[in-house]
Amino acid sequence: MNLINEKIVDYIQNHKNFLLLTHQKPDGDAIGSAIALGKGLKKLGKQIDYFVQFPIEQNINLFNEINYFNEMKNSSYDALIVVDCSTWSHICKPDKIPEYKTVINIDHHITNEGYGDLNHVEDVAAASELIYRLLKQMKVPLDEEMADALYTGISTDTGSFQFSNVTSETHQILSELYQYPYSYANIARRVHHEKTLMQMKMYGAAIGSTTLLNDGTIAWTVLNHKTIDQYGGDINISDDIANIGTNIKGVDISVTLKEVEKDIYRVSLRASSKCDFDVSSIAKSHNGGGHNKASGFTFRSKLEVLKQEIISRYNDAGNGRNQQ
Ligand SMILES: [Mn+2]
Repeated sequence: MNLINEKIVDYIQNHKNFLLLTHQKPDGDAIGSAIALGKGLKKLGKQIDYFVQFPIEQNINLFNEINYFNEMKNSSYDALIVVDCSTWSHICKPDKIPEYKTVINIDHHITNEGYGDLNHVEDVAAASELIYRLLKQMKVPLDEEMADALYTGISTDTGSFQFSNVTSETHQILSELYQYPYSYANIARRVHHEKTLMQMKMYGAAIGSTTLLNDGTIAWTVLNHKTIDQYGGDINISDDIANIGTNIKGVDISVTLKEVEKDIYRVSLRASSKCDFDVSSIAKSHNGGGHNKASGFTFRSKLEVLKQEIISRYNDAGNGRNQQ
């Protein structure tokens, strides 16, 4: 395992007050990383506050530590520590940002801007893997809740250990987490499978809307306003919905669109494991971000324009069918 940037370790060891931040609409990796790091630093006697966007999705709202979120006790901090967030603008920050001396950026998105004064950006499966290593490096013992938080983060970002970002190191970390007595089967079910009936119906509606483009290589799924309202209002495009397209035989790229307002869409891109096309290149050109196999952005125009853009970029990159 690589070491986490020693300057980050030194800075944390030699300072006291930290505010932990992560990306807007936090997912399991964001919450898991923040909680494991926050609890770990508290064990070292540090003063930790969290500022995290609410609501937290029900399926990852599992941790006692969430009760301490957004109780900001200080008006100034030695550092803001940002986990799992690729751009400064995408961080969920308080309206009035407290004073701080340093920004520490710990992330695993290849599109990370390096906005920190101290950065550790490494292309691993989950930010939670980096937090696990940082805690090891600082010799912080884990507890059950920290182990659960790290499990939740890694499990979320690896699609329950099925994505191509899983490495032998991912499993080495997991093998230690399994030494804690909690039953991960329950977390896995809650994180990956449990839905309300309305969410199930939304999932069904998403499948119902899916069409194939470009000779079956690109899947196109749209959840419009009417459908979203029909099944209970606002949704985040969950990973299972975003992955619908890549589970269709022959599809390389899955495009899932959620209509936020008229002609404004939240777009999720996924590439199947057999496809080399880097979907973050499209997201980046629309001021979004992410990973080469999973990324997202906001699109403001007619869908036909986006459809043509994705088809041409995919074809120009030379991605044909029949890749194994
Ligand atoms: Mn992540």
